[in-house]
Amino acid sequence: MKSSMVTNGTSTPIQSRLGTRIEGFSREQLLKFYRTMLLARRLDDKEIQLKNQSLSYFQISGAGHEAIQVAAGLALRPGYDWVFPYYRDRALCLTLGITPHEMLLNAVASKDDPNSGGRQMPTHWSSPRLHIVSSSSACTTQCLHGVGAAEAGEFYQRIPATEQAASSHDDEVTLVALGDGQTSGGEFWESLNTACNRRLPIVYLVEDNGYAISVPIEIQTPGGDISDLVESFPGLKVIRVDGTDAMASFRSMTEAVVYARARSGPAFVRARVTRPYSHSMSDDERQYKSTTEREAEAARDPLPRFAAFLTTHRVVTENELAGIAADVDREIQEATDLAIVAPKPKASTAALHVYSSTIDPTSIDFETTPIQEGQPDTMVSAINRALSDEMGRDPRLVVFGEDVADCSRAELLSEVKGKGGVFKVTLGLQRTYGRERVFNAPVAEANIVGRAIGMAIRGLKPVVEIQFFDYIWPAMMQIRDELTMLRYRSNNGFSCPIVIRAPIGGYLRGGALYHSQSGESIFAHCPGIRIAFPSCAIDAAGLLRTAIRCDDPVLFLEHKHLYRQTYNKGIYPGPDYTVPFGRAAVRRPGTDVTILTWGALVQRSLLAAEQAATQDGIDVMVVDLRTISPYDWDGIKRAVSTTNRVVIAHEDQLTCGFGAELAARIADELFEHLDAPIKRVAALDCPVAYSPVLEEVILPQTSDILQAVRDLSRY
Ligand SMILES: Cc1ncc(C[n+]2csc(CCOP(=O)(O)OP(=O)(O)O)c2C)c(N)n1
Ligand SMILES: [Mg+2]
Repeated sequence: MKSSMVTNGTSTPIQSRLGTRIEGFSREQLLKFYRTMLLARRLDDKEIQLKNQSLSYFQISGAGHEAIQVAAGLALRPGYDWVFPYYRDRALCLTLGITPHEMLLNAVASKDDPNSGGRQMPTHWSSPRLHIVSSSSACTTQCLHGVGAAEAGEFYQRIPATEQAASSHDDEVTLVALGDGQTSGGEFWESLNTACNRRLPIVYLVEDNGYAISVPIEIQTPGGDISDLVESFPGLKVIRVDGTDAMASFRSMTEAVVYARARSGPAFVRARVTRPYSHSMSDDERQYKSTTEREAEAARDPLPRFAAFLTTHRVVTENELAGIAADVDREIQEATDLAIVAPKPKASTAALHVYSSTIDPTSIDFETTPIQEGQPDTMVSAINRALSDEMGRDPRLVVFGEDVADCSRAELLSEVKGKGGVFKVTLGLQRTYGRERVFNAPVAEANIVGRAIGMAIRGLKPVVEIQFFDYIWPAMMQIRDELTMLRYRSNNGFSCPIVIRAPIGGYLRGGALYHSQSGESIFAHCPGIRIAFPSCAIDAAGLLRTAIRCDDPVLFLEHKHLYRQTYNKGIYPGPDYTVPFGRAAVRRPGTDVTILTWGALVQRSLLAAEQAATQDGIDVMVVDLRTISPYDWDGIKRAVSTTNRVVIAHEDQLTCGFGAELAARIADELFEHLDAPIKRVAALDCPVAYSPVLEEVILPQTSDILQAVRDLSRY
């Protein structure tokens, strides 16, 4: 056997108290290693029992993965390094410091579960103190969070002017753990791209048990070994290990962690493990694995293997092993006894922590008065200035996305004007604030949002751009399953209040299907994210500042057609101007019909209102919602109870557009105020075609709104 020292991921050896060592481990350390593996296995057994007794509601085990996980945990420094685990990482999390009691509180869905307060399935670990970041159940999403977190650590080292910088270290590492099946996910590759490109101190641990539920490795991975496929990534140290061999696992994890700590780049460990308990309690592997295969796996089980190793090397006797097992069982039983009587969450807390409870973007704190100095300017200029002012105010603010930098090759900045975004919204920000804070991203939207989440978890304030709303969809899983849910699922343990700016909408002439889309209602269906949709320059500046200063994720929708109009220009309202969310603006008072609208239809509604007044004598109120989530229900109530007739006009398609939600609620709660049915004006249920002739008929026009107003007033 090769000898090496226990290093705890540093080059400092751990001193043996006994003097005799195996692979640098003292006897005590070896027994602790074994005990943690056994503790993990027996906790799985206990949870299976609890599930069978209906005291718990789900079980997925880490059985077969224990050796590599304890090794990984020992190579890391809890609360110093950052860990993005997945659902099998019980032994890893035990090694890092989550206790059996805390795990069982999670299993029985107690309110005292420190991982999630009874919100997340068992084995979804979370501990801000230990830097174990709450994971979702979605495969592969954690990879990009790990990248963002590692980038945040690097950022703080280079720009230490923030309070959060104190929690970063020049030799910290980030561990990302995942299964073999998860390496098929695109986000895994997107994360490797950035990890290698930026030489980030990340350790990937692929726990390869040969199956993704029932699908064997050869169906997921060409050649069957993911480590062969990633070998050509520049700077990536690739290590292969039998993850059921405790000592070999420790050597490999240590090597990987030391490499990343030394800032040599990212490391990648592919550990072959077993999965003796089927995928989960909802799966029976006998349906797709042969008896021979199962027997061969059983022979590699890391627990009996390590026990045999320890007895063969006379570290421990069979009797002593039995003593350890009895001690483990006693500890688990005590923890179980406490967990099953632990209090359950109160029903009244069901919706707690969907949003921040410390900063309320609808509050009067965000009511300010605009400064009235200077010339009116465009919406694009207002957004650019607001971004720049906020970057000057908050050193944690970073801007990235596709083409947002002035020039990635910063040495050319003296020669070139700079790009600053395809709509020039971010022009000059890199020049002013430097490439550390304003930089380009690969053409990969999940990469942008996933990394931003990882950065925000560590206290940065990313304001990212999705180049066109039409291309937000690759980031949808990051938005729906991660961004909007992190705070809730971790019971307020972690949050990621990023701002996603997305140019949206049509009326461009030539925008066609993939540069004209709307779709705010899809995101309004995702609790946990705020949605702002300004229609004019002053609101754009004020709402963007509120988005940045609030503590929730915000989708900030910038209508491309409104960027450079003259009718929505405004004087820049100053560096502290904020507009509270959930406050509609009455753009035109009126008594006969209300038009509820937002975005590009505000101006069209105003034109329709003018025509209705001059041609028909109808007095139309135009209400600009300004934010979709939350929306101003009180403002809507006031308007509807004044006019008793309401048109909802939006650019998005009719079916399941946000107007459907408003119409349903008005019908439900304001029925007594209505003198006519609620009318919606919206796009056809059809993509936006390229031909102007087609676009005009597809998107709602002023004449459509006018017609709706006339119809309603005659009703
Ligand atoms: C994006 C996504 N698709 C599907 C699932 C359902 N699912 C849960 S685990 C799993 C297999 C994962 O296999 P692997 O990465 O090998 O991890 P293992 O469970 O074997 O440790 C699947 C398909 C999911 N959670 N997320
Ligand atoms: Mg697997």
